[in-house]
Order: sequence, then C-alpha cells, then structure tokens
Amino acid sequence: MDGLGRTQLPSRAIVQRVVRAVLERKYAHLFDEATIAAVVDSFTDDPVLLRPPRYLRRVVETAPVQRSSNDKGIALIVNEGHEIHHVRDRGYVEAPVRIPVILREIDKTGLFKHSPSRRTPDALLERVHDPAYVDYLKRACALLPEHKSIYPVIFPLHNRGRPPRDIELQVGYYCSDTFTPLHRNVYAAARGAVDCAVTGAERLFEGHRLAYALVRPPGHHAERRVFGGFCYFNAAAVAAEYLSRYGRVAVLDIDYHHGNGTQDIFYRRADVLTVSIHGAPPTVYPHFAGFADEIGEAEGVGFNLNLPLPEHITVERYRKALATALRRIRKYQPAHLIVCLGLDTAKADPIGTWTLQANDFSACGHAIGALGLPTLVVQEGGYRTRTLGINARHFFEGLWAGHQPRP
Ligand code: Q9C
Ligand code: ZN
Repeated sequence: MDGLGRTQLPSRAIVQRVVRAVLERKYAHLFDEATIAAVVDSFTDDPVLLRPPRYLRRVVETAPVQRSSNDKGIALIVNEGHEIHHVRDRGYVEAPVRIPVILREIDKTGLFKHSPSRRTPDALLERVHDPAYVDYLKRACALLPEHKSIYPVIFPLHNRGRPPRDIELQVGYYCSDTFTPLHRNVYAAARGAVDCAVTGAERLFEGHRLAYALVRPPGHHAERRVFGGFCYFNAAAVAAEYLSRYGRVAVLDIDYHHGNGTQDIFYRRADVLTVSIHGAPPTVYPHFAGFADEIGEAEGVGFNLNLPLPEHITVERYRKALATALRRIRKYQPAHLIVCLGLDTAKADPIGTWTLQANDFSACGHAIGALGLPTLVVQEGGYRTRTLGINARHFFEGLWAGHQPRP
C-alpha cells in the first residue's frame, strides 16, 4: 500500500471497499460474487495491519548534472493549485498525484529554477479559443455547485445556430466526448495551466534557453471551441500564439495521442508548424483525427505533419519517426520550439500501448535538445505514476545534454 504520505493504518471498512472495487472492476471475469465476498470477509483486523514491504524499490542516486556557471538552468513553472481539479470517476487517470511524482524526480537534477506564473491576459487566450467558448467555461463553472460534475447528454451535430438556453444542455456544444466533465474548478485550474505555459515562454526572453511548464489539466486535445480528452484550454497553443509574434514557432507533440487541438487551432497558418507523433487513428483516441493526409489548409498547407504509428511498435520505429519530425522542424528554421510532452508513450502506461523506457526518454530529449532551439516544454499526458517522474527526469537530462553547445 502506498499511503501517499499518510502514516495512519487503513480501517477494515476502507480496505474491504478497495479490495471489492479491484476484484469487481478488474477481475470480474475471473471471480464470481461468492468468491469476492469470501475474500472481502477474510479481513479481520481493524485497522488492517500491514507487513513490512518485501520487494523494496532499488534507490538509484542521481548526481546533479554539471551546469556551466553563466547558465540559469531550466525555468520551471508549476501550476500551483492544480489539485482543485480532481475527477474521481472510474478510468479518469488524469490525477493530481501526477505533478508531485514528476516534481520529486526532476528536482534531484539541480537543473531547474522554480518561479511563479504570471497572469495571461484574456485577450491572448481569446486569440486561440473562441471568446464564446471561454465565456461559457467561465460561466458554467461559476454556476455549478461544489462536488457536482456535468457531462454532455446531447451533441448538436446539426443546427449549431440554435443553442439551448440551459447551461447544462449546452455542454454538448463545447465538448467532444462523454468522459471529460465540467465542474466548479475546471476553469481556474485550466486557466492556471495557460498562465504557466505563457510564463514559460516569457522566460525564454529572460536568460533561459529552456523552460518547463509542469501543468495539469493537459491541453493538447482542446480545440478552438471544444474541450475533451481530459483537456480544456490548450496551454501550449496559447504559448505558441504568444511566441508567434517573435518569429516562426514549431510545436512538436510527442504525447501518445494525436494533438488534435493544436492541429485544429493552427491548421490554416504557416507561421506555426505543428508536428505530432502518435498512435494511429481510427484505433487510438481521438479516433477522428491524426491521419497522415491531414496536411493543413489554405495558407497552412504543408505546415501540419502527422506521423501516426501502429499500436505496437519497436523503439527503433519510434526513433525513426522522431528523426523525421526533427528533420521537418530543422527545415522550417523556427525561432522557438514548443514540445507537448506526453509521457503516456511509456511502457505499461494504463492508456498507452507503446513501450518506451527511461533511457529512450533520455535519447528523445537529447535529439530534441540537439536542435539547439530556445524550447518550452509543456506537460501533457502520462499516467503510470510509478515511472512518470523517472521518465520525465530522463527526458530533461537528455534535453539538457543535447542542448549544450558542442566544442
Ligand atoms: N474512458 C491525454 O493524454 N481515453 N488525453 C478514453 C475513456 C482518453 C488522453 C478513455 C484519452 C485522452 C492528454
Ligand atoms: Zn495522451
């Protein structure tokens, strides 16, 4: 048992509920109700006593990375207060604990310089998201009572021009799926993530060559006027919009899922190149986007590159796709790079099927760092909390090393 810092022993009732939930939800195909009841009843202690752990995790000490004296390190902006966004529904793997597990590992490197976020003006947010969408999220969240979540019940596939009055019925106007809810704190949490990403972009003009917005909720599935896929505001896209004032921007999305939101937002633009490596649709979420023939529209033709890969691939195949992505970015010669860092490409991720391990993440970071571009990394997915932090740390150790000027 991982008590997440709590030392109190669990009560019999709690343990029985947990065990029942695990057996019913994950192993119902193996056990009938009588067997489950027998296992549940077999707990007699109250509180339940724990034996000392037998299989201790190997503790690998990491030496702080050498850093040259005139460099300020990687700017780190954490979405403080993110935990007000906590969806407890079954299968909602986008949990608050993702942030501390990453933070604990990356802080070991001595590479990161923490700083607070600044408020992003509404005007910048509304260059990326439809003002009516921003306004809806703000109003709907403010109206919802504490502890109430709402999901769309109907989607207006036709006649979008006549929205229902009722704010709950309107969810279907702005949401693409049935598992990403709205609740009171969504707006504030997602707005906080935007502030962190834009602050990270600003740090690239303040002596940092690398910045990391460690945020949740994620954002890359959020389109101009649609939320879904655990995402509400597309923080990376708002940062890209901000940076686009200072020259061409490339967005490299390495989350396991296609960055459909970012693609949608910049689909008709040539001044922001969007590149995504992901599990191929239609099998993989978001199912309706991410195909290789989606290349952009109008001005934007040739400035969206999708690199869909099968559900089961070798790491070598992944490396080749990454090399293709990086070649396209080099050719584009951007002034800035944004990386949408999804760690759900990792081995044993609960919603991914690929098998990247820590050393693969260092190699990936190294290759991206070798572009030598001022780079903002924005956290997206990644749900296996046991390895999430270690994989993030390896990514940044590689990114840092790859970014160093070669002698
Ligand atoms: N219960 C990100 O990684 N999977 N989003 C469907 C249905 C949702 C992933 C599960 C995948 C969304 C940011
Ligand atoms: Zn993902």
